[in-house]
Amino acid sequence: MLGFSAVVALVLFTLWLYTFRRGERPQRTPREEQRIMLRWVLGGGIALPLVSIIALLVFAAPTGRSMLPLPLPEGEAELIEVVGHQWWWEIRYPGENGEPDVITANRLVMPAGEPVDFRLVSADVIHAFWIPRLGGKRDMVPGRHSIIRLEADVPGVFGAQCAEYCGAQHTNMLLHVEAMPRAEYDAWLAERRAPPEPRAGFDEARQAFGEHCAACHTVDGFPQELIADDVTYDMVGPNLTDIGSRPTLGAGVLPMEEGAIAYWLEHHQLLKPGNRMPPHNHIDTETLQDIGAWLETMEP
Ligand code: HEC
Ligand SMILES: [Cu+2]
Repeated sequence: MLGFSAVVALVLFTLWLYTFRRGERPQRTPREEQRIMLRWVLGGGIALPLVSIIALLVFAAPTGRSMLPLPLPEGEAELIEVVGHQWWWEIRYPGENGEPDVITANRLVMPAGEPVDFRLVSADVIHAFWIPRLGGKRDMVPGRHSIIRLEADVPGVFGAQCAEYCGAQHTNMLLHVEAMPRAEYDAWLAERRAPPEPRAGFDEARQAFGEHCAACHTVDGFPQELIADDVTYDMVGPNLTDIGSRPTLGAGVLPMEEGAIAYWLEHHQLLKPGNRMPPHNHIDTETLQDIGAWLETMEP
């Protein structure tokens, strides 16, 4: 497209310069003037766009086709479900029986060198899924699902972002995408399918988490009896089971490093104003630091 538009621009500029350089206009009758005008309208207004668009379609149609979830000769493509939330990403990996068995957030891991079908849905408003390096984007419309097929030819790390304005923190809805060789991808999933090992210590952190956080956040294997059931919220927050292994917090606003979770818990409404997690002002700093330290250990 860039090449083609460069040619169009070049022709335009040449014609434009030509109008400066040419000499006296010849005298023409109104009939002649009208004929010339008609030629420009038919040639420049109809024929040229038609030819240009057909030429572009020759390139665009096969690309568009390869992004459709058509049957593949070599079996099923890997299916990964991506849910758009205000303002973060939920990633669900379907297990044996089709039910999601690994759920994570804000980090998408996919196999490289093979097509992957992304099933796109939204939990609230319209978002759009876009990994610029891997191809086109697609809207995520509430109440519908759509599938886009993408392939990372080689392993790598790519940036992705929401590409449809979805509210105040649309800018801070980034997704970290990692494409890895098939064997590594399978190992990554298997690690997360295994039940998480219970960590020793952090009893107070766990207690506080059950009281203040578990109504919105799931941690696989978290003791049911610690979850306070007198508060419920009409929403879900990111699944935190593997939070310690994520590269960022808050969908890209803060790099993950020691102490980052506690910092996020205290300042998240400053870092990402208006985000859907209520401020934790009613919880003292020490408790938040405890919870942060515990959550940092949460990796497979
Ligand atoms: C009312 C629901 C709700 C409650 C209660 C809540 N959170 Fe959250 N939490 C969210 C939402 C929504 C987000 C996503 C914010 C965003 O990035 O836009 C979030 C984000 C987070 C993140 C960042 C996750 C990531 O992958 O970037 C962490 C960590 C976190 N919450 C921990 C906690 C802890 C610890 C508590 C208890 C002290 C808590 N949350 C209480 C809803 C909640
Ligand atoms: Cu958005």
